[in-house]
Amino acid sequence: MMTLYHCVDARSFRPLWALEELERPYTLKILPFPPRVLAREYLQINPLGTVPAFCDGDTFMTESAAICEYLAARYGDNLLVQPDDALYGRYLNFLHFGEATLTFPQTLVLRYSKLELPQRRQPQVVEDYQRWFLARLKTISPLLASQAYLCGRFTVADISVGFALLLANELGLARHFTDPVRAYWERLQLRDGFRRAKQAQSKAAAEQGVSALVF
Ligand SMILES: N[C@@H](CCC(=O)N[C@@H](CS)C(=O)NCC(=O)O)C(=O)O
Repeated sequence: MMTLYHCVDARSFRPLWALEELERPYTLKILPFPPRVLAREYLQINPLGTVPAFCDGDTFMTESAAICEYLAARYGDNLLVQPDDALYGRYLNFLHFGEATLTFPQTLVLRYSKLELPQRRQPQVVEDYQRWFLARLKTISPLLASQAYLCGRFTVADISVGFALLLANELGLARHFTDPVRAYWERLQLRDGFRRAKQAQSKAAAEQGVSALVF
């Protein structure tokens, strides 16, 4: 059985969403955020203290986009683009863009607007990296004006970028989305896989007695 270590609405939502899209069985372990501080025993599983951590037999992974790529490749080829497809490069690019380019500036916004103690907050960092994040959405906006998903049909690249939109929404940035990005974000939330992932994390958090409030 695959096991996913997860904090509600954290990056580990990416593999959770992929598991639900694939309709594969898994065990979901919910941790309080940040686990590094609030669940010290988790460091024995993942010394980084970060989520996700993912186990599938002897396979152990800690990168959310890589886990999505692994799940799509190993458990169902309808969520990926094959190497001989003309859109393979675009697929890989957006799969990594979601984490490396979009989520990085968001974590600075989150940290310096909400997670740090008031005396360590940095309004200038928050403002600068909000602008950075919104500017980085410019590449997807024209594409989404003419098609439903980044590679035409839904793939794990949409999960990678879609999580960044979920986090942007939590950070109050969704009001700045362009119309095509807003419509895309709404389309993603209507997917059965997205809804099931949201329900699964709420149910597991309640059953395991972990607060569902991240921020
Ligand atoms: N690049 C990694 C980043 C993992 C990561 O930083 N996760 C955050 C949650 S969104 C975390 O666990 N933060 C807690 C900490 O840094 O202690 C990924 O995409 O999975």
